[in-house]
Amino acid sequence: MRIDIVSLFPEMFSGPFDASIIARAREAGVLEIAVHNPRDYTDDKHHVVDDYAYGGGPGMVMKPEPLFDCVDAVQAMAEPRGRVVLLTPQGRLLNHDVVAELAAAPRLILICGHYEGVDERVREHLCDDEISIGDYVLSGGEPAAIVVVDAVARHQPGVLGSELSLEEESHAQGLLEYPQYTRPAIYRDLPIPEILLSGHHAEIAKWRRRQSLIRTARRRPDLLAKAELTEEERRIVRDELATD
Ligand code: 6GU
Repeated sequence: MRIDIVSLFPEMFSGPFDASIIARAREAGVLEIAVHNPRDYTDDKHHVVDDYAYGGGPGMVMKPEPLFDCVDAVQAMAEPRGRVVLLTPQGRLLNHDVVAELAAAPRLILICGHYEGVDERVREHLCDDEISIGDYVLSGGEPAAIVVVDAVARHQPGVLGSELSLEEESHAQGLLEYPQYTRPAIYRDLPIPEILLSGHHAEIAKWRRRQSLIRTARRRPDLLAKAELTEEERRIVRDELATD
């Protein structure tokens, strides 16, 4: 897939996009990323991208023309036109389902908002979607764009070591992940759970599922409402929440 990012601070992406999973996805050719600066799409001497708010009030607002012109040019660079997504704390909350939906698109254009906001006509007539990564305010959409690109990259075929890792991991099944251990089996007098040394794969799978359920019940009971559980699993959850 192709992701175009529209940002006043393109330099914020050089580190994150050149390491780990995102770099691997780009090298594998399953993810193409391009960053564009709306300041390059201004025609005045000072390349102004923001202005005072009509009606007054504190803070500057991102002007519509550089964003519209930048997105028009970016859409003309390749096919298809792509879904235009504004990153804003007012958007719909990013979660596993939203990531899967975004990852299935052939092309995304992510606009990073800045200053106190973006001219409303950009939201209404340029963007197809608005995404937030949580209920707190960032000074700009750039860190959120990095979060979206990372989460979406992990869904591209061949990016993870095994396709199973995606299915098994936290949130894919609506549950938190079970505890993981690696060697040594005893570290600073702390042993790993014995079951993991038993070689009984079915018992280990059962233990892990139970740990996922207990952990989710303790830490994120809100997730359990959506999870698909058997009667037996519901019972485990009830028992866990009953013991304080
Ligand atoms: Cl997408 N942008 C900004 N500026 N702040 C945020 C956000 C996005 N998501 C959460 N906070």
